[in-house]
Amino acid sequence: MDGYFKTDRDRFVNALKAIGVDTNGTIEPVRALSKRFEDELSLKLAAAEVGLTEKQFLELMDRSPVISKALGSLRVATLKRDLFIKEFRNIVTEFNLGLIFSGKEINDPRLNNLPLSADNSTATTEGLSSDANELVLNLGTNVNLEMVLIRAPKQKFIMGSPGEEAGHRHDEDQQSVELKYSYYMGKFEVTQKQYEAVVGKTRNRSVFRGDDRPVENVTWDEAVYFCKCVRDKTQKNVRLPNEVEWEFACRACTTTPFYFGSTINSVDANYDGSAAPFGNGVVGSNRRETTPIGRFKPNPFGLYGMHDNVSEWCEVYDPNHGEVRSETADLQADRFPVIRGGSWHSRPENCRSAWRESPKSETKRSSLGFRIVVSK
Ligand SMILES: [Ca+2]
Repeated sequence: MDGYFKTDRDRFVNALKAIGVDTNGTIEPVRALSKRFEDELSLKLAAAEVGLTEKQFLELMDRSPVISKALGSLRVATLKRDLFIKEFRNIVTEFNLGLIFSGKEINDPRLNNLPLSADNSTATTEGLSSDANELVLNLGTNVNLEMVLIRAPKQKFIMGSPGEEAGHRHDEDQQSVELKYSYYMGKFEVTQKQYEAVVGKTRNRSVFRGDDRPVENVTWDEAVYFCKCVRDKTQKNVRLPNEVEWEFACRACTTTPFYFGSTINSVDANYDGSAAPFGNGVVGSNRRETTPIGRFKPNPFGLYGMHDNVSEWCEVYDPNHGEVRSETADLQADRFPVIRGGSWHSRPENCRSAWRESPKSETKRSSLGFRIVVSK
Protein backbone atom coordinates (compact mmCIF):
# COMPACT_ATOMS: atom_id res chain seq x y z
CA MET A 1 0.00 0.00 0.00
CA ASP A 2 2.85 2.36 0.77
CA GLY A 3 4.42 1.81 -2.62
CA TYR A 4 1.12 2.55 -4.23
CA PHE A 5 0.87 5.81 -2.34
CA LYS A 6 4.27 6.86 -3.57
CA THR A 7 3.72 5.99 -7.21
CA ASP A 8 0.15 6.97 -7.76
CA ARG A 9 -1.17 9.09 -4.93
CA ASP A 10 -3.68 11.01 -6.97
CA ARG A 11 -5.20 7.94 -8.52
CA PHE A 12 -5.54 6.38 -5.13
CA VAL A 13 -7.21 9.45 -3.67
CA ASN A 14 -9.58 9.66 -6.63
CA ALA A 15 -10.48 6.04 -6.18
CA LEU A 16 -11.11 6.68 -2.52
CA LYS A 17 -13.32 9.62 -3.34
CA ALA A 18 -15.21 7.40 -5.77
CA ILE A 19 -16.12 5.11 -2.93
CA GLY A 20 -17.10 7.96 -0.68
CA VAL A 21 -14.05 8.41 1.52
CA ASP A 22 -13.42 12.02 2.49
CA THR A 23 -9.70 12.53 2.04
CA ASN A 24 -9.73 16.21 3.15
CA GLY A 25 -6.72 16.82 0.99
CA THR A 26 -4.39 14.99 3.32
CA ILE A 27 -3.11 11.51 2.99
CA GLU A 28 -2.52 10.52 6.58
CA PRO A 29 -6.18 9.95 7.50
CA VAL A 30 -6.52 7.83 4.39
CA ARG A 31 -3.41 5.87 5.22
CA ALA A 32 -4.66 5.24 8.72
CA LEU A 33 -8.04 4.29 7.41
CA SER A 34 -6.59 1.96 4.83
CA LYS A 35 -4.56 0.15 7.43
CA ARG A 36 -7.49 -0.10 9.79
CA PHE A 37 -9.90 -1.41 7.19
CA GLU A 38 -7.38 -2.93 4.84
CA ASP A 39 -9.42 -5.83 3.51
CA GLU A 40 -12.62 -3.87 3.14
CA LEU A 41 -10.99 -0.85 1.65
CA SER A 42 -8.96 -2.82 -0.86
CA LEU A 43 -12.06 -4.57 -2.03
CA LYS A 44 -13.94 -1.29 -2.40
CA LEU A 45 -10.97 0.25 -4.12
CA ALA A 46 -10.73 -2.64 -6.54
CA ALA A 47 -14.43 -2.40 -7.29
CA ALA A 48 -14.21 1.36 -7.78
CA GLU A 49 -11.32 0.95 -10.17
CA VAL A 50 -13.24 -1.40 -12.43
CA GLY A 51 -16.27 0.84 -12.29
CA LEU A 52 -18.51 -1.49 -10.33
CA THR A 53 -20.23 -1.43 -7.01
CA GLU A 54 -18.74 -3.63 -4.37
CA LYS A 55 -21.79 -5.89 -4.60
CA GLN A 56 -21.45 -6.27 -8.36
CA PHE A 57 -17.76 -6.89 -7.99
CA LEU A 58 -18.27 -9.66 -5.46
CA GLU A 59 -21.03 -11.26 -7.51
CA LEU A 60 -18.80 -11.37 -10.56
CA MET A 61 -15.92 -12.73 -8.52
CA ASP A 62 -18.08 -15.54 -7.27
CA ARG A 63 -18.75 -16.60 -10.85
CA SER A 64 -15.17 -16.64 -12.02
CA PRO A 65 -12.18 -18.75 -10.98
CA VAL A 66 -9.85 -16.05 -12.24
CA ILE A 67 -11.57 -13.44 -10.18
CA SER A 68 -11.77 -15.70 -7.19
CA LYS A 69 -8.05 -16.15 -7.41
CA ALA A 70 -7.59 -12.41 -7.53
CA LEU A 71 -9.89 -12.02 -4.57
CA GLY A 72 -7.71 -14.47 -2.73
CA SER A 73 -4.75 -12.27 -3.46
CA LEU A 74 -6.63 -9.26 -2.18
CA ARG A 75 -6.98 -10.99 1.13
CA VAL A 76 -3.33 -11.79 1.58
CA ALA A 77 -1.95 -9.35 4.10
CA THR A 78 0.43 -6.65 2.90
CA LEU A 79 0.42 -7.76 -0.75
CA LYS A 80 -3.12 -7.02 -1.74
CA ARG A 81 -2.60 -3.96 -3.83
CA ASP A 82 0.38 -5.09 -5.91
CA LEU A 83 -1.09 -8.47 -6.59
CA PHE A 84 -4.37 -7.02 -7.61
CA ILE A 85 -2.54 -5.00 -10.22
CA LYS A 86 -0.74 -8.11 -11.41
CA GLU A 87 -4.04 -9.89 -11.92
CA PHE A 88 -5.70 -6.85 -13.35
CA ARG A 89 -5.57 -7.72 -17.01
CA ASN A 90 -7.06 -11.15 -16.35
CA ILE A 91 -9.83 -9.49 -14.43
CA VAL A 92 -10.56 -7.01 -17.17
CA THR A 93 -10.62 -9.82 -19.72
CA GLU A 94 -12.81 -11.99 -17.55
CA PHE A 95 -15.24 -9.16 -16.95
CA ASN A 96 -15.09 -8.13 -20.57
CA LEU A 97 -14.34 -4.63 -19.36
CA GLY A 98 -12.06 -3.69 -22.22
CA LEU A 99 -14.40 -0.96 -23.38
CA ILE A 100 -14.58 0.60 -19.97
CA PHE A 101 -10.83 0.74 -19.78
CA SER A 102 -10.11 1.38 -23.41
CA GLY A 103 -6.94 3.44 -23.69
CA LYS A 104 -6.86 3.95 -19.97
CA GLU A 105 -6.13 1.25 -17.48
CA ILE A 106 -5.06 -1.32 -20.03
CA ASN A 107 -2.30 1.00 -21.16
CA ASP A 108 -1.01 1.41 -17.64
CA PRO A 109 2.70 0.67 -18.14
CA ARG A 110 2.75 -1.31 -14.93
CA LEU A 111 0.38 -3.77 -16.53
CA ASN A 112 2.69 -4.21 -19.48
CA ASN A 113 5.59 -5.15 -17.27
CA LEU A 114 3.96 -7.89 -15.33
CA PRO A 115 6.18 -10.79 -14.48
CA LEU A 116 3.38 -13.17 -15.41
CA SER A 117 1.90 -13.95 -18.76
CA ALA A 118 -1.20 -12.03 -18.07
CA ASP A 119 -3.30 -12.82 -21.10
CA ASN A 120 -5.70 -15.71 -21.32
CA SER A 121 -4.38 -16.93 -24.64
CA THR A 122 -3.02 -20.33 -25.50
CA ALA A 123 0.52 -19.54 -24.40
CA THR A 124 0.48 -22.09 -21.66
CA THR A 125 1.85 -25.53 -22.31
CA GLU A 126 1.76 -27.74 -25.34
CA GLY A 127 -0.30 -30.79 -24.71
CA LEU A 128 -2.23 -29.24 -21.88
CA SER A 129 -5.63 -27.70 -22.05
CA SER A 130 -4.78 -24.22 -23.19
CA ASP A 131 -7.73 -22.35 -21.82
CA ALA A 132 -8.10 -23.97 -18.43
CA ASN A 133 -6.85 -22.27 -15.34
CA GLU A 134 -7.53 -25.42 -13.43
CA LEU A 135 -7.13 -29.11 -14.15
CA VAL A 136 -8.91 -31.91 -12.33
CA LEU A 137 -7.37 -35.38 -12.44
CA ASN A 138 -9.76 -38.26 -12.00
CA LEU A 139 -8.03 -40.80 -9.80
CA GLY A 140 -10.95 -43.22 -9.95
CA THR A 141 -13.68 -44.21 -7.48
CA ASN A 142 -14.97 -40.65 -7.40
CA VAL A 143 -11.70 -39.26 -6.15
CA ASN A 144 -10.35 -36.18 -7.90
CA LEU A 145 -7.17 -34.15 -7.59
CA GLU A 146 -7.41 -30.42 -8.27
CA MET A 147 -4.59 -28.56 -9.96
CA VAL A 148 -3.92 -24.91 -10.72
CA LEU A 149 -2.28 -23.57 -13.88
CA ILE A 150 0.98 -21.81 -13.12
CA ARG A 151 1.80 -19.64 -16.10
CA ALA A 152 5.37 -19.32 -17.27
CA PRO A 153 6.78 -15.96 -16.17
CA LYS A 154 7.82 -13.59 -18.94
CA GLN A 155 11.02 -12.78 -17.15
CA LYS A 156 13.57 -14.62 -15.09
CA PHE A 157 12.66 -14.79 -11.44
CA ILE A 158 14.85 -14.67 -8.38
CA MET A 159 15.01 -17.95 -6.54
CA GLY A 160 16.41 -18.22 -3.02
CA SER A 161 16.73 -15.64 -0.29
CA PRO A 162 18.97 -12.63 0.32
CA GLY A 163 21.80 -13.06 2.79
CA GLU A 164 20.19 -10.67 5.24
CA GLU A 165 16.95 -12.65 5.46
CA ALA A 166 16.58 -14.22 8.90
CA GLY A 167 17.24 -17.94 8.72
CA HIS A 168 19.10 -17.64 5.40
CA ARG A 169 21.59 -20.38 4.66
CA HIS A 170 24.16 -20.58 1.89
CA ASP A 171 22.23 -23.24 0.02
CA GLU A 172 19.55 -20.59 -0.46
CA ASP A 173 21.82 -18.06 -2.15
CA GLN A 174 19.85 -16.16 -4.73
CA GLN A 175 20.03 -16.95 -8.42
CA SER A 176 18.17 -15.73 -11.45
CA VAL A 177 16.25 -18.59 -13.02
CA GLU A 178 14.39 -18.86 -16.28
CA LEU A 179 11.24 -20.92 -16.23
CA LYS A 180 10.16 -21.33 -19.82
CA TYR A 181 7.02 -23.38 -19.57
CA SER A 182 3.69 -23.36 -17.82
CA TYR A 183 2.55 -26.28 -15.73
CA TYR A 184 -0.19 -27.40 -13.42
CA MET A 185 0.53 -27.79 -9.73
CA GLY A 186 -1.58 -29.57 -7.14
CA LYS A 187 -3.77 -27.08 -5.35
CA PHE A 188 -3.19 -29.05 -2.14
CA GLU A 189 -0.80 -31.63 -0.78
CA VAL A 190 -1.78 -35.15 -1.90
CA THR A 191 -4.35 -36.42 0.58
CA GLN A 192 -4.63 -39.87 2.09
CA LYS A 193 -7.86 -40.46 0.20
CA GLN A 194 -6.10 -39.68 -3.07
CA TYR A 195 -3.09 -41.76 -2.15
CA GLU A 196 -5.19 -44.78 -1.25
CA ALA A 197 -7.29 -44.44 -4.43
CA VAL A 198 -4.13 -44.79 -6.50
CA VAL A 199 -1.80 -47.19 -4.65
CA GLY A 200 -4.16 -48.89 -2.20
CA LYS A 201 -5.06 -48.52 1.46
CA THR A 202 -2.30 -50.74 2.78
CA ARG A 203 0.42 -48.43 1.46
CA ASN A 204 -0.91 -45.52 3.50
CA ARG A 205 1.23 -45.42 6.66
CA SER A 206 0.28 -41.90 7.66
CA VAL A 207 0.60 -41.21 11.36
CA PHE A 208 -2.25 -38.68 11.51
CA ARG A 209 -5.11 -40.50 9.84
CA GLY A 210 -7.86 -38.81 7.88
CA ASP A 211 -9.11 -38.89 4.28
CA ASP A 212 -8.54 -35.18 3.80
CA ARG A 213 -5.31 -34.91 5.69
CA PRO A 214 -2.14 -35.01 3.63
CA VAL A 215 -0.48 -38.37 3.20
CA GLU A 216 2.79 -38.45 5.17
CA ASN A 217 5.38 -40.92 6.28
CA VAL A 218 6.16 -41.59 2.61
CA THR A 219 9.62 -41.94 1.11
CA TRP A 220 10.72 -40.04 -1.96
CA ASP A 221 10.57 -43.25 -4.02
CA GLU A 222 7.01 -43.85 -2.85
CA ALA A 223 6.04 -40.34 -3.88
CA VAL A 224 7.65 -40.91 -7.27
CA TYR A 225 5.81 -44.23 -7.55
CA PHE A 226 2.49 -42.49 -6.84
CA CYS A 227 3.26 -40.08 -9.67
CA LYS A 228 4.00 -42.97 -12.03
CA CYS A 229 0.69 -44.64 -11.17
CA VAL A 230 -1.26 -41.42 -11.74
CA ARG A 231 0.64 -40.90 -14.97
CA ASP A 232 -0.35 -44.37 -16.17
CA LYS A 233 -3.93 -43.78 -15.10
CA THR A 234 -4.39 -40.33 -16.63
CA GLN A 235 -1.88 -40.40 -19.50
CA LYS A 236 -0.62 -37.02 -18.34
CA ASN A 237 2.96 -36.21 -17.40
CA VAL A 238 2.55 -36.39 -13.64
CA ARG A 239 5.65 -36.00 -11.49
CA LEU A 240 7.08 -34.32 -8.43
CA PRO A 241 7.83 -30.63 -8.81
CA ASN A 242 11.40 -29.54 -9.21
CA GLU A 243 12.55 -26.75 -6.93
CA VAL A 244 12.15 -24.05 -9.54
CA GLU A 245 8.56 -25.01 -10.15
CA TRP A 246 7.87 -25.31 -6.44
CA GLU A 247 9.45 -22.03 -5.39
CA PHE A 248 8.02 -20.00 -8.25
CA ALA A 249 4.57 -21.36 -7.42
CA CYS A 250 5.06 -20.78 -3.70
CA ARG A 251 6.28 -17.21 -4.06
CA ALA A 252 3.57 -16.30 -6.55
CA CYS A 253 5.65 -13.23 -7.48
CA THR A 254 6.29 -12.26 -3.86
CA THR A 255 9.83 -11.55 -2.71
CA THR A 256 9.20 -11.58 1.02
CA PRO A 257 10.21 -14.53 3.23
CA PHE A 258 6.63 -15.84 3.07
CA TYR A 259 3.86 -15.32 0.58
CA PHE A 260 1.98 -13.84 3.51
CA GLY A 261 4.65 -11.15 3.72
CA SER A 262 7.46 -10.59 6.17
CA THR A 263 6.33 -13.13 8.74
CA ILE A 264 3.92 -15.99 9.38
CA ASN A 265 1.43 -16.68 12.14
CA SER A 266 -0.35 -19.76 13.39
CA VAL A 267 -3.79 -18.34 12.65
CA ASP A 268 -2.98 -18.58 8.94
CA ALA A 269 -0.79 -21.67 8.87
CA ASN A 270 -0.10 -24.96 10.63
CA TYR A 271 3.47 -24.87 11.93
CA ASP A 272 5.09 -24.72 15.36
CA GLY A 273 3.76 -21.34 16.39
CA SER A 274 5.05 -21.85 19.93
CA ALA A 275 8.63 -21.42 18.70
CA ALA A 276 10.35 -18.05 18.70
CA PRO A 277 8.43 -15.89 16.20
CA PHE A 278 9.95 -14.85 12.89
CA GLY A 279 10.71 -11.15 12.49
CA ASN A 280 7.90 -9.06 13.87
CA GLY A 281 5.62 -12.07 14.23
CA VAL A 282 3.93 -13.27 17.40
CA VAL A 283 3.97 -16.47 19.39
CA GLY A 284 1.01 -18.67 18.53
CA SER A 285 -0.16 -22.25 18.82
CA ASN A 286 1.48 -25.56 18.07
CA ARG A 287 -1.13 -28.02 16.80
CA ARG A 288 1.28 -30.98 16.91
CA GLU A 289 -0.45 -32.72 14.02
CA THR A 290 -1.42 -32.28 10.39
CA THR A 291 -4.65 -30.51 9.50
CA PRO A 292 -7.05 -31.31 6.63
CA ILE A 293 -6.02 -29.64 3.40
CA GLY A 294 -7.42 -26.24 2.50
CA ARG A 295 -8.04 -25.06 6.03
CA PHE A 296 -5.88 -21.95 5.77
CA LYS A 297 -5.34 -19.11 3.32
CA PRO A 298 -4.17 -19.92 -0.21
CA ASN A 299 -1.35 -18.03 -1.82
CA PRO A 300 -2.02 -15.56 -4.67
CA PHE A 301 -1.88 -18.40 -7.21
CA GLY A 302 -4.56 -20.29 -5.29
CA LEU A 303 -2.23 -22.91 -3.79
CA TYR A 304 -2.75 -24.11 -0.24
CA GLY A 305 -0.28 -25.34 2.34
CA MET A 306 2.93 -24.24 0.64
CA HIS A 307 4.44 -22.99 3.89
CA ASP A 308 2.97 -25.49 6.32
CA ASN A 309 1.12 -28.70 7.24
CA VAL A 310 3.53 -31.21 5.68
CA SER A 311 6.83 -30.45 3.98
CA GLU A 312 6.92 -31.62 0.38
CA TRP A 313 9.19 -33.91 -1.58
CA CYS A 314 10.60 -32.21 -4.66
CA GLU A 315 13.49 -32.71 -7.04
CA VAL A 316 16.72 -30.77 -6.78
CA TYR A 317 17.37 -27.92 -9.14
CA ASP A 318 21.02 -27.93 -10.09
CA PRO A 319 22.12 -24.41 -11.00
CA ASN A 320 25.19 -25.80 -12.79
CA HIS A 321 22.93 -27.05 -15.51
CA GLY A 322 21.77 -23.50 -16.11
CA GLU A 323 18.25 -24.50 -16.96
CA VAL A 324 15.31 -26.30 -15.54
CA ARG A 325 15.50 -30.04 -15.90
CA SER A 326 12.94 -32.68 -15.00
CA GLU A 327 10.94 -32.44 -18.18
CA THR A 328 10.48 -36.18 -18.05
CA ALA A 329 9.01 -38.14 -15.24
CA ASP A 330 11.17 -41.24 -15.07
CA LEU A 331 13.31 -41.78 -12.05
CA GLN A 332 16.84 -41.12 -13.21
CA ALA A 333 20.21 -41.47 -11.59
CA ASP A 334 20.95 -37.76 -11.72
CA ARG A 335 17.77 -36.64 -10.02
CA PHE A 336 17.90 -36.04 -6.32
CA PRO A 337 15.33 -35.56 -3.62
CA VAL A 338 14.90 -32.34 -1.73
CA ILE A 339 12.25 -31.07 0.65
CA ARG A 340 10.53 -27.71 0.32
CA GLY A 341 8.07 -25.89 2.55
CA GLY A 342 7.53 -26.14 6.28
CA SER A 343 5.29 -28.47 8.26
CA TRP A 344 3.25 -28.69 11.45
CA HIS A 345 6.56 -29.51 13.14
CA SER A 346 8.61 -26.64 11.70
CA ARG A 347 9.90 -23.53 13.32
CA PRO A 348 8.80 -20.45 11.37
CA GLU A 349 12.20 -19.84 9.75
CA ASN A 350 11.98 -23.31 8.23
CA CYS A 351 8.65 -22.46 6.59
CA ARG A 352 10.11 -19.73 4.37
CA SER A 353 9.69 -19.81 0.58
CA ALA A 354 13.43 -20.30 0.12
CA TRP A 355 13.98 -22.93 2.80
CA ARG A 356 15.28 -26.31 1.62
CA GLU A 357 16.57 -29.52 3.06
CA SER A 358 18.20 -32.52 1.38
CA PRO A 359 17.58 -35.70 3.36
CA LYS A 360 18.09 -39.25 2.10
CA SER A 361 15.38 -40.53 -0.21
CA GLU A 362 14.34 -43.26 2.24
CA THR A 363 13.50 -40.67 4.91
CA LYS A 364 9.98 -40.97 6.34
CA ARG A 365 8.41 -38.43 8.66
CA SER A 366 4.94 -37.68 9.90
CA SER A 367 5.66 -34.13 8.76
CA LEU A 368 6.66 -35.00 5.18
CA GLY A 369 4.36 -35.51 2.20
CA PHE A 370 4.24 -34.15 -1.34
CA ARG A 371 2.18 -32.54 -4.07
CA ILE A 372 2.35 -33.20 -7.79
CA VAL A 373 2.74 -31.27 -11.02
CA VAL A 374 1.59 -31.96 -14.57
CA SER A 375 3.58 -30.60 -17.48
CA LYS A 376 3.83 -31.37 -21.16
CA1 LIG B 1 3.04 -28.09 2.66
